[in-house]
Amino acid sequence: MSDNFYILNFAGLPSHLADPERSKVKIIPVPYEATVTYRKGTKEAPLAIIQASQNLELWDEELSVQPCEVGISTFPPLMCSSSSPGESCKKIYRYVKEIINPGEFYIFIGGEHTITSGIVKAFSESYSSLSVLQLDAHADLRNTYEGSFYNHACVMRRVQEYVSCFVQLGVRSLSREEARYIKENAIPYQSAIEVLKYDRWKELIREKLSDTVYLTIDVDVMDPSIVPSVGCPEPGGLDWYKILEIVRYVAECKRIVGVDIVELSPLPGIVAPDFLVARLIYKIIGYNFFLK
Ligand SMILES: [Mn+2]
Repeated sequence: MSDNFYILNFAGLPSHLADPERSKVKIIPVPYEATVTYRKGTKEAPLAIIQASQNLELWDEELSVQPCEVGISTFPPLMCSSSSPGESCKKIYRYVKEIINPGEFYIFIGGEHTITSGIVKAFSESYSSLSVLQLDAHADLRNTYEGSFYNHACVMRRVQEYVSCFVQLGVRSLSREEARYIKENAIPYQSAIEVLKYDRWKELIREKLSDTVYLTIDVDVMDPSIVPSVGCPEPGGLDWYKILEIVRYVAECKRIVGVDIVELSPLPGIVAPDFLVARLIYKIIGYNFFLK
């Protein structure tokens, strides 16, 4: 698996556009999988997405630009031992802390959602007043799950310890305790059906997030009809254009400093979701650099 990573760069760019010294965008594959509870396979996602990205048309039809011209370099994958999620989060934290260079734009391709807490901890030490926008079918607000504080089902409880604020959009599956936690702590939240019907999510993004935003996208926020290849395919998700509308809006009114896209579990023979995620990454790059 890792051999291919060294051969392929995201979008199959020529070397002058993928040069790590000159690229404004850094893509970091994190094929980490240890605490997944239902369907496995998310460790295969970074390579599947990078392979799918070889087929991207580089012209952005909506923006009328060629986003890859800012330079997109693809790092070797960050490998973590799968035995202890706590240790792996520490390793991810130390790695990100070392590479982070404010002013550059980082996109992490997971792997399971667990990785977000290590990444956000490092970002929160480089950017004062960081906030997090979470797009996800699940609240991920359990304090512990299956004996671990670092289970993917707990990731936002850990993230909350590092940031000034976070907003959750697209949630439609959570426990009674998580629902109570959201209410008691007045966590800014809009469920999937609300996001689809009303525009209050715009107000949450504008008014609840700080100016500097980290974006975490669990791909199960999208409807399983377009992304069936996830660990927990929860019905009633967002469609492609709603996701784009949200990401574009954040890019217009805030400064996005880092992104992760997690929890894809590629299905053999079904490449559309892998390609969708590759396109989403490319759209995010376009919105981030060419809207202002
Ligand atoms: Mn999820």
